[in-house]
Amino acid sequence: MARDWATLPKVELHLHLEGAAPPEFIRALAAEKGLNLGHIFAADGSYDWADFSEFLAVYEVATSVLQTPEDYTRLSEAVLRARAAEGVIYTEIFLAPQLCAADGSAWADVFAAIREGAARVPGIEARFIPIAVRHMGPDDALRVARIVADTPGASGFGLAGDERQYDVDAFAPAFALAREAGLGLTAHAGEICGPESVRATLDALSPARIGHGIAAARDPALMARLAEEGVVLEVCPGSNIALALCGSWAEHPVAALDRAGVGVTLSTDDPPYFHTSLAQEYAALNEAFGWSRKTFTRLNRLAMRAAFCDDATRTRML
Ligand code: ES4
Ligand code: ZN
Repeated sequence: MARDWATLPKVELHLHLEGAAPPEFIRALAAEKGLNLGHIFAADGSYDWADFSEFLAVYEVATSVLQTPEDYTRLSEAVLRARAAEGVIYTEIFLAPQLCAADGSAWADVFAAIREGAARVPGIEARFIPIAVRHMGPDDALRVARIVADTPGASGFGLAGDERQYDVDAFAPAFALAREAGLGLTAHAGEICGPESVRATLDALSPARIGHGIAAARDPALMARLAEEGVVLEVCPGSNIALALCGSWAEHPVAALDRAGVGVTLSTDDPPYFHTSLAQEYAALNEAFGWSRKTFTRLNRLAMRAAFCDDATRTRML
């Protein structure tokens, strides 16, 4: 039962702020603004999408409702309250400046608003990782990296979006700039594409972490490389199952990756889209693999070691 796992202190490193917006939140905001969103909701009120491309399209429409800094303060407060209520004590949140501040000049205000909402929530520590949306292209990613590096307050920089678009090498300048600014680096790879995508990402971007990376489980040499180089995976099993990248919890590669010595951490990605929560993920993994509090605590300690925070925060958390 998910409720049992809510009492265990948890760390979540891969959570998209816009993707954590409950459909009710988006509907209410759209109604306030008199916006018509078209057909992004199913009859039961949940987000309606059928595959990865549709998921990204619905995501972008839902996110278009978020327009003012105040909208973002409300969203970040609501999202962090929900995470705190299920026992998350530390989280790193992805934000897409290209979606929340298409005009770069607005980013500082929007980002300050997001941090203000987060600061209102007790019992949970948040850090922020602005991401470039891959399908918006490498030139725009470099522009985003510059904005992020020039605006204080980010802990990292990342790459998300459609992994099938563009050669990953094209994003190397954005990552070089972010690295130079002292930001922690993470890139989505090996989610919908194969192990070659993870390998190319490691070669081109040298990120400390990979978002998903589950395709590496099909390639023992790649798993050995990840373990050897200490690159940690942000694994989101419920997301992978919802997107049909993986047949069932019992077949999910997270256990094989862990057995192979790859550093794995557990997150939800976009919880309302995938009908999940971190407590529910723990319940399902407990059922599928018999993972106990001891295993989860080990993975949470590993997550704090891979977190983009200072050492004082790291040791205070777990
Ligand atoms: C994503 Cl841009 C973006 N947002 C949320 N979830 C994602 N997964 C892959 N790209
Ligand atoms: Zn993601």
